[in-house]
Amino acid sequence: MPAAKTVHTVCSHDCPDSCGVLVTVDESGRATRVQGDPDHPVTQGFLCGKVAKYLDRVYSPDRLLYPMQRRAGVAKGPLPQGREAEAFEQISWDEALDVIAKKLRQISDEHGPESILPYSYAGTIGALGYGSMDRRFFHRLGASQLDRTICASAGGEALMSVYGRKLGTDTEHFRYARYIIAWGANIHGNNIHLWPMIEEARRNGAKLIVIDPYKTRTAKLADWHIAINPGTDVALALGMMHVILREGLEDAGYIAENTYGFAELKQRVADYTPERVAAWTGIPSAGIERLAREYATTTPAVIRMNYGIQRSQNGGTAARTVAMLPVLIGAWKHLGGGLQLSTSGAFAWDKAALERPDLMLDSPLKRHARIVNMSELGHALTTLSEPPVRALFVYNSNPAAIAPDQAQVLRGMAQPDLFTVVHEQFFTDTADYADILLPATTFLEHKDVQGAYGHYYVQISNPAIEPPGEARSNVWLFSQLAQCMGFTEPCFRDTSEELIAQALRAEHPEKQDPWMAAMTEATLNAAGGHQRLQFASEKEGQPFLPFATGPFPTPSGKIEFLSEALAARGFDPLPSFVPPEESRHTKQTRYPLEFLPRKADNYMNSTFANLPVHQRMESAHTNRLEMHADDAEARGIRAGDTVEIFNDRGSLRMIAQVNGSLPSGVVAGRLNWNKLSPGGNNVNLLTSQRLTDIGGGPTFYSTLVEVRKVSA
Ligand SMILES: Nc1nc2c(c(=O)[nH]1)N[C@H]1C(S)=C(S)[C@@H](COP(=O)(O)OP(=O)(O)OC[C@H]3O[C@@H](n4cnc5c(=O)[nH]c(N)nc54)[C@H](O)[C@@H]3O)O[C@H]1N2
Ligand SMILES: Nc1nc2c(c(=O)[nH]1)N[C@H]1C(S)=C(S)[C@@H](COP(=O)(O)OP(=O)(O)OC[C@H]3O[C@@H](n4cnc5c(=O)[nH]c(N)nc54)[C@H](O)[C@@H]3O)O[C@H]1N2
Ligand code: SF4
Ligand SMILES: [Mo]
Repeated sequence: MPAAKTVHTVCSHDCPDSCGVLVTVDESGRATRVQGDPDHPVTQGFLCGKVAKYLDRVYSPDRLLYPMQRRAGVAKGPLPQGREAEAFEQISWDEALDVIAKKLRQISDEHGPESILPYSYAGTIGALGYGSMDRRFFHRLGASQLDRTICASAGGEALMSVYGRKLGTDTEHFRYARYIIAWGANIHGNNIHLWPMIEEARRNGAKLIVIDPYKTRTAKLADWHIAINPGTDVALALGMMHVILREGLEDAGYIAENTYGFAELKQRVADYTPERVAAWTGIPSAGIERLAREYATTTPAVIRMNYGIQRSQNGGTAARTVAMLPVLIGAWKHLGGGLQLSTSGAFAWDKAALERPDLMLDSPLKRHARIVNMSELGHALTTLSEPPVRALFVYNSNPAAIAPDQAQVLRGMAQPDLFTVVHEQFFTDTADYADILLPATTFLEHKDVQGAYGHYYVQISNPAIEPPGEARSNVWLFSQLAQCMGFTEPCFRDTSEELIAQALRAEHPEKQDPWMAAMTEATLNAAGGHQRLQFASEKEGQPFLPFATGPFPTPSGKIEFLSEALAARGFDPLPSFVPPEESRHTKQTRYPLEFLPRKADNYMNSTFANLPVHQRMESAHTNRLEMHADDAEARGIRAGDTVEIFNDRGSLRMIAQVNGSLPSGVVAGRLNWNKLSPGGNNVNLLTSQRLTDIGGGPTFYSTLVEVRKVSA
């Protein structure tokens, strides 16, 4: 069939790259091809291995196509993959919306609206799909507010405490760097569109250093892989500062002009000698000195810090400390220098208009609702009172698989008196607990506008195909549900086009953010789907260097080594190394191994784990426990043995893999769906609900376990 059209969409998965995706649609309306937008300067015409196979996902025979209701008498809990539908009966959208509205109203009347808990994260990071009509709905209802901490809150708060804004070195500027550190960042697995920039820099002589306990694909390709002990990045960064200051390699002029608290920091780092830091980090002191010297004397130097380092108990401080390094050496002054954790702060959406928090004052509460931390879902469902959680509304997330301390999460979700709605594309682990299950669209099937956390382009995502069956978008669902609840505010009838205009402040050019000036859905489409943010310096022919000069949007107007704001909240205003409670520095012997429950290279958190083509790509790692030869030998374990991996929170069975990817004392597994894991639980059975030092984030990578052989 000849191609009828090509439609510009945006990959809305939770990935820094936010690729422009061109979808070819034939005359019958069927998508026949997806390809990376060749005109997008970061996408550069290619997609990652996961999304290159996206039509397998869109047209999967396992897509949810109709609303469903749990059959009477069927208990909530794991259902065998492929036979989930037997637990449900098909209903119409009208029936589904009616049941949900009645039930939510009844629960709200009986226990108060805060007994309703929305649970969503980044199934889509489109501005509309991530948070717009849904937030309006739950605000008007007076439902508990969800603190969306599961991924990036520790690092985000860290960056804000130092710089006041989540900006970073432009991805496209990495090509000019001469020294590149990937710090807790699996670029080749999780952020592939940065890779061509790094290759270009390396062709021009740049070195790539990877700091990661695990020998990732990125580490294998690096000039130098530093296999740091988990949770010790604060010590390494302070040790680097110690060497830089001891040897006078700092940029005194930049520091004097732009920073706050340097004298205090200098005093603090005096204690962090390379010898002490070596003992914590497992990196020889000569290596720490070499890293510090090379970093401080090779210009431009850039750090790609990613969220891996802030998933430890001291992760907020880790991100804070690493974020200070480019300041010390004045790296921000140079094209190709600096640091990138996230660029998301550059996109000044009108969030108040999209989310309407003011609607909480019109709810039965007449005030702002309580806030529940999503990283403590297990506690929220089982121990919260006044009121207890009686309704859970899940969309854009698969908490049964991705939330920490899984046993408590699943116990909470299995409660018969908890009313659970799940809006999904597939029969996930979470769908197995739904009372009402609703079919959701993919990014090929709905309209949205999107920024990125790994580049500086705004993009429009147009619907390329009709939704399969009766799948509906997040915006549609919450608009309809609001009307069923009798909410009469006109904002509940806004269309996607109106929401996009509101996000961009397109109706009020005078109020538009200067970087998004005159940007509208029409201009985005006319520009081929993407428009670069309009940085003032670039209009004058100069590159965008986010922190080359002040003032900075922090309380002091300077980059803050010392944070009075943190001190006021009872935190140490300066970084110091405090080992995680669950780490090799803990004085106990029952669980001597540090466990990294990592992401899969070929899935997106738990997304894609059910698709045969992705399973084949990931098969060498599925349900495997990677360990060092010494740790295996000490336990009589050989590669291929079935092992039990356990702590007080639970026990899993996996196949041992002894492949040199980890230092001794550290073992690693990967995320998968529970129902595709032997025993019915994934790696999050072993993780805790302990939170990070700052930011209230999860601490997946601060987990202790023991391993024993089960059978050969
Ligand atoms: N293929 C693929 N791509 C993805 C995702 C996926 O699941 N799969 N997920 C997406 C999401 S949600 C996000 S947030 C981004 C995140 O992307 P990254 O921030 O890269 O996230 P992680 O993979 O959690 O961590 C990166 C690396 O940190 C290492 N690490 C663990 N503990 C420590 C430590 O204490 N110190 C140091 N230095 N390193 C440590 C891990 O071994 C891992 O290789 O990726 C996105 N892209
Ligand atoms: N052990 C361990 N646990 C982790 C992590 C880890 O590295 N290790 N990483 C953590 C991190 S960084 C993150 S971000 C979280 C991610 O946690 P989640 O945000 O829950 O991510 P996913 O597992 O990708 O699940 C997203 C779900 O949203 C659905 N979805 C996609 N688009 C839409 C849509 O438009 N509408 C609706 N209604 N649904 C949609 C998808 O089908 C998918 O099932 O996991 C965290 N959990
Ligand atoms: S997952 Fe990331 S790299 Fe892959 S297509 Fe989507 S945005 Fe691009
Ligand atoms: Mo994430």
